[in-house]
Amino acid sequence: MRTHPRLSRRLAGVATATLTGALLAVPAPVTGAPPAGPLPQITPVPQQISRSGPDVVVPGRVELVVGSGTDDPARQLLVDLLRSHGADRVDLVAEPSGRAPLSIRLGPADRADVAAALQSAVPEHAEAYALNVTRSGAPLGRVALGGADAAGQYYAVQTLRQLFVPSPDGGWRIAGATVRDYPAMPLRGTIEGFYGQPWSHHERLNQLAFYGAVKANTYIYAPKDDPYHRERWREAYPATKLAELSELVDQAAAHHVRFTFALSPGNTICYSGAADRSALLAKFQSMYDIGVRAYSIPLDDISLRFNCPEDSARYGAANQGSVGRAQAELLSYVQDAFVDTHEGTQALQTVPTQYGDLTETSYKQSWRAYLDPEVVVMWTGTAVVPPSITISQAEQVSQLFGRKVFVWDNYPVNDYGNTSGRLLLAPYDKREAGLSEHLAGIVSNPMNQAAASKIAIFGFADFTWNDRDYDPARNWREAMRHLSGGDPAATQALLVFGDLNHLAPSFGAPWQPQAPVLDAAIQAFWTAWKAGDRSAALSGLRRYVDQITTAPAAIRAGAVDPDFVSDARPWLDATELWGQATQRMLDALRARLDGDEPGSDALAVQSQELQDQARAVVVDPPDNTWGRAPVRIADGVLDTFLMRAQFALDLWELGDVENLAIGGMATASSVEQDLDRLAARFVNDGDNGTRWASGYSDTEWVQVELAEPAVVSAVTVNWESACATSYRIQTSADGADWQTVQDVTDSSCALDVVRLNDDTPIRFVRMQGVDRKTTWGYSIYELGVYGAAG
Ligand code: GDL
Repeated sequence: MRTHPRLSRRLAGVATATLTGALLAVPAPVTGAPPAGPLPQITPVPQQISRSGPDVVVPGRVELVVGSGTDDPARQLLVDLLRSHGADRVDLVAEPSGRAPLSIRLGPADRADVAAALQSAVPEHAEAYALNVTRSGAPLGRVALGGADAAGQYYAVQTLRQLFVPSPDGGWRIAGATVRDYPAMPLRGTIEGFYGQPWSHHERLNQLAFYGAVKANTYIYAPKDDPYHRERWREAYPATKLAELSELVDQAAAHHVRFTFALSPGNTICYSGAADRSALLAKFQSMYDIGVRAYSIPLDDISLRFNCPEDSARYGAANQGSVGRAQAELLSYVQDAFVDTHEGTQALQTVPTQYGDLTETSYKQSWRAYLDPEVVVMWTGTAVVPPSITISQAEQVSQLFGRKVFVWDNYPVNDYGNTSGRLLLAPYDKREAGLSEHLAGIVSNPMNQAAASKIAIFGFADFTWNDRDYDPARNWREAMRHLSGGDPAATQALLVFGDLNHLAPSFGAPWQPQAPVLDAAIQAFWTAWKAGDRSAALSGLRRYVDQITTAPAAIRAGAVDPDFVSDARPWLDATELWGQATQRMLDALRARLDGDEPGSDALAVQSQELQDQARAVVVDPPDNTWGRAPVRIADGVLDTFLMRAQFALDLWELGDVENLAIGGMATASSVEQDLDRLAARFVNDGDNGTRWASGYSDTEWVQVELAEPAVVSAVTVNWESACATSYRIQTSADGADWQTVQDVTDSSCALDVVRLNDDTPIRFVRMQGVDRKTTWGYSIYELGVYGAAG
């Protein structure tokens, strides 16, 4: 360790003086100092950050004081940052010359000059750092960056990267900040654990650099569709693939990310067989040889069965308890025979076959009894795609597995049916602050679209670093700023686009709402419209819809990460069309308001044509697992608005058009398993997040009795995936005598609209099932009845 006694004494003196001064009063401004405004927003949000004094100018010449303990990636990043912010000359020195206007110390927290210049201790915590920027009389500046370990140094530089602020003279300053910081959770990052097209090599290299920038330290390589990871797990990687993996391992190390190699042998492995155990260790050894020091054996999505007579002989008949024991013994063996014998290797990670619940089972009992306490166990949260994760759940699952678990969070992964046609761009949300005390960490399982996944991952990185200060809305804005390189117009366009792709599905109801900002604008529109303030309603909504229409061009204009633009291409195309369709519809309402009925009709037709074009935009394999699927943009919000606006035009003379079902009474032939959460009343509660579901037969029905008889323009059925392939829409004035207004045999299995062309008031509307698409019953989010109120 290099020490600089003379220097540290001098700096120690400075430190005392500054600290004493700070306690007594605000430090006197240094003459000519740039103004000390609010500090830039840092992500992940540091544990402690405050202003140390005025900003420091980045001069043409900078001295970087480094030592043998200085981390290479941190040093390289710092040199690059200084060069790209106006320092033409960066001298690496062991001792400061005193001649450079800006000197920066970078190294371990216990290097004496670093410690002295920091003016406060680095937190005693893995990956911690402290940073201090001081202006010591114009134009001199000093920066100290100290890490508890190498990663800490790197993270100090990643924070400094965000402290560069442009000067009015065209140059750069470093914001006068002092930071003490450390991660709340030890394991942070992603697991490439989805089905379908794995990420490309280029995407992985890019992701690893991104993780470094957001202080995420974990990437688990577990793509279900890499045959050498799962189906053909015993086979060695071909040379070209191994060379790519080797490059990923190096890239990960260069960004302080642990490349974690996962092997999923569960479909065929003989748990206790000597040959399979050796095959597994041989595969791990081949990864060790290219530098891998972290491993996982995921056992998700397999049957609890034995694949060889040895296992049955050893553990008895296959059941939860016996297979659980066989798995736990295999994992403990790998921890013992491989991890413990290989220098520098992290504790083994695994995913149990029962990974998504909080139920005590004989499987989990076996894991508690036979699994080495060192092994890190993953858990997905409840229901595989959890609507939320709470401290209480984390406590329960810790009991079940006898350790703090590592969360495999299935967001924003879009490889399952309910995600068909969707990009998932909502911020990471609904994970309870304080979870850091109860978990080993959290990783995101992202989308097949790597660059588009960065919006959510930006949130994961922030939450896992500092869960107590996590603010989803702030993080989301910062994510968009990051993706657009700080360009304000592109950032705003991304926020508008992100809102249109906000819905987060699950295996049940969505856990994040669709298009909340647009939805609020539409609600405000109808409120003003009904209050008679129609012109203002139109101009208010028109302003936001204009932003929707122009967002794709702004996103494609050049500032936004080109990989994001390429991932989002079909969604951008659809957004432009939906935006134009909505503009035309608002224009049609305006024309009608102005008394121009033919003009209004023509505009409404144009809107319908644009809507048809928007609905025709599809996304093709192989980028997704859904096959050729229609792109979904603001579905349930924008399409519903356009529909209601069209109904308002249709029934213009009759007054306001509303979804009259909401004030009505729903009844049904049956409810699935008599579950209250699937009761008929949820079919007309105005909430697309709840639903009615029937018993499992073809003839089931649901109906709504309106509060009063009304002239109805259309009936809408918003289907869940358990839809009808064939059904009838029937109406009645008295609930006894029914007319079939339409036989539907081409259901969209999404939002069906059935137009009614009869001015006779009706009181009852029924969906009468004829034929089911699935073996489940019928399931409908909302049955809408659009007609003139009063
Ligand atoms: C899963 C799979 C995962 C998949 C996800 C969403 C785990 C542990 N396994 O069950 O590979 O991407 O659902 O479909 O989550």
